[in-house]
Amino acid sequence: VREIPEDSIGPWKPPAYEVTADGKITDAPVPAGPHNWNRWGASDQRGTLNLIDERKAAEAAALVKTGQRFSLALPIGGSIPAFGTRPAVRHLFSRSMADALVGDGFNGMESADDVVVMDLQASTQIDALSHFAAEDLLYNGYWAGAVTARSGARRLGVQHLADGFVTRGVLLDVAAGHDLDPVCGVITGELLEATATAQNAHPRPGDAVLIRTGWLAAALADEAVRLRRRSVGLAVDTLDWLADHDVAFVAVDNRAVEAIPGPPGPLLPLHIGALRDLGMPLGELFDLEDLSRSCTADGVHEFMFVAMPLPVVNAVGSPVNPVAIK
Ligand code: UVW
Repeated sequence: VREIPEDSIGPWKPPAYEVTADGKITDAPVPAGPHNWNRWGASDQRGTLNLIDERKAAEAAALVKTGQRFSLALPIGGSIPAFGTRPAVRHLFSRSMADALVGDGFNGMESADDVVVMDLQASTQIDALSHFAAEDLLYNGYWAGAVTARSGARRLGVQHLADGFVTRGVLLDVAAGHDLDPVCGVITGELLEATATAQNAHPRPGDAVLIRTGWLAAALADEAVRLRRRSVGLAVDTLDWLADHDVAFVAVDNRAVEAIPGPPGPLLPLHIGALRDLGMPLGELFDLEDLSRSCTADGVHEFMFVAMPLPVVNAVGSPVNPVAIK
């Protein structure tokens, strides 16, 4: 973790680039590593979700054989805090049955209404493409200045992903075959490939790949794991593996998808490589425990995967209740 002195203001140099009316940095260099910039057009807002077309969604529906369903969401308001300093979820009632029972209801109705105050990324969630930038650039060459506190993500907002996640899902249950340390473990591309082979569950273009590291189970069982910033996760080289398989979406049962800390350099490099370069949304804090038990029992690691983010206009992420259907 980089230390920034509390009283530091500079150094700062005005940027040497220009921004178009559409919010693109003029002549932005394309990323050096695997990327999908301009693959689906210069104005694309959906990144790898473009790989999920109607045919792909229909193929996913054909995987449903028994109708067993697994919600992959943590209970909102549960005990696992998200990455960083995001506050706990606050669940308040604006009207309750008790109001009616003591004569303070509305027109005699016995009914209730409630309000949730939460960070959109406080629980099981999807990171939209506007969540991370590097060198002032977002996915497809958009300028990071398109995302402001007043207006939100004026490009690449989560609403563009609202119907996108209906596809074949594959569980790579790395934790089932390997004793990964929940604090220091690192999952490489080679280990993902070996797991896919062992489980006979190779990802295909447009798939959602769900990766079980064991972190969530360990964190639920042991507060010491929960309180550590370090965590098991994906190595940066998994970006090549994800790109080679043309995966549409990757979700992990940890807080940040990637191993923390990562290599020296910019913080959360896999976030940059996935969100900014590949245009691939990320899923965090996915609860894969029940699904893992089912896949171990029946040997089937593929299923229909459905997850609809809330179409919060110009948001950079969304809570989600993903469902695997077998
Ligand atoms: C940050 O927002 C820093 O990370 P994450 O996407 O893992 O929540």
